[in-house]
Amino acid sequence: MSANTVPTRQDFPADFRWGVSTSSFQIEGAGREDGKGESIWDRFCSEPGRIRDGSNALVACDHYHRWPQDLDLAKQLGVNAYRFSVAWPRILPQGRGAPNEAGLAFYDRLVDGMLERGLDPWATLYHWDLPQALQEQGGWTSRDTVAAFLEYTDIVTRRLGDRVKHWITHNEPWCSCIMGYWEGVHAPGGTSLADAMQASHHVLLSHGQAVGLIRRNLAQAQVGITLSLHPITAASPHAADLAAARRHDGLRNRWFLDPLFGRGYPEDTLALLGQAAPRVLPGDLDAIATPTDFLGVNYYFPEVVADDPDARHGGLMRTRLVEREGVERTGFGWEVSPQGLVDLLTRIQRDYGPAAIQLTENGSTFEDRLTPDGRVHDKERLSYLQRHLAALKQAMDAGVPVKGYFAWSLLDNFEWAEGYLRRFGLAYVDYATQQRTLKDSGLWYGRFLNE
Ligand code: IFM
Repeated sequence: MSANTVPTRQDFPADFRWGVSTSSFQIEGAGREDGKGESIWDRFCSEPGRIRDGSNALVACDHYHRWPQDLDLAKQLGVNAYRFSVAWPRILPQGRGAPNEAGLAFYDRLVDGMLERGLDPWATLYHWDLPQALQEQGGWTSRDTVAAFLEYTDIVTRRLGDRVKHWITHNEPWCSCIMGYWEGVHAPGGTSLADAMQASHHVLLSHGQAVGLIRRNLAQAQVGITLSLHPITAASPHAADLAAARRHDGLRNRWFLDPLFGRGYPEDTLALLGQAAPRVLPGDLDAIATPTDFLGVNYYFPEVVADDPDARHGGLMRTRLVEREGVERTGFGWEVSPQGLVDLLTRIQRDYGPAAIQLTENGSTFEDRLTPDGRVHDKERLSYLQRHLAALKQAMDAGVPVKGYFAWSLLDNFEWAEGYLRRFGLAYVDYATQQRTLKDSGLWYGRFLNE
């Protein structure tokens, strides 16, 4: 398929998984209801200056109360899978201890609602809303959080596992660890490289141990992890830029992929980290490399890297991201590159050969407006979606075993440090009235799926 052909559903295998993706903190709201505990993101939002529009997610899309309507919307689109995440502080308000029955009951209702509508539930266990009580003990920098995650995983998989067959342990450890513990732009707002790297090791370890636990609890479960990955190129063919691109790729992609696929942490990145490298105990790397059923890939944009001795956090990485000129960008400024998806997927396949890939997120943000005709004419998002589906098909034709596509996201929602300034939804949310309106992109996705 050429990059400019608009694909049809028939271009994909009949058993291909079509979905939409969401996450608990970004849509649920009900931040203090039914015994839910405080999460690190609740705390982060309450700190002045953290969120660009000064907002929080106490109400968000009010999905906690409006979930039947939201699942109806997903059904109307014609998707056969629905990716959601479980809020750990709803289940264990203090992170550990006795489960909160009201929290579990909410996810019972939600999962039953999916099944009633023919939506296959795909549950993510950790999409960044760590109980604040665990952060007080060090959060992901503490090895105890691994044990706490396993207790939480045990409770949730025992409760929902009779109905949920697909489990994702973590969403995007890069964001929860590097952005959260080093770059200071995500909760908990840390600024220590060593903390970030230790956190990333604990997150990966908790993933590997959870895979084993989930398999013991649920013999039929399909388990994986979702990474945010980027195709990376050098800004020029000069040796210094090529080396910079390799360094960046080490931290961005290989730091997570290599240990998951049994290679341990990349030597070149470990050497760069020096004293900031994580403490790894015997057996940890084997646990992290526990085989999974699929690799979840979230793709948004490619990165171009130049060598710069003064750049990036005191010069550790000595890399600078370069904005390619004259290229299309989303509202976030992210480069639009369907070819980047082909490059990324073929690279993953060539270098790691996962049994299956699920594209667990892909989407774009633009300035959307509800027009007087009651519609949102988001032609840029529509084009983004169509071209990324064409790229996906191209990668599959080249032999990459992609088994599913989940659009990010069903609804406009709370976009972390950007608050409500960024809209990624296939459906527009009027936050004043909580009215949902399918955008032109969502209407097209529905026609594509119902063809
Ligand atoms: O909104 C996020 C999501 O929570 C994780 N992946 C990227 C999305 C867009 O930034």
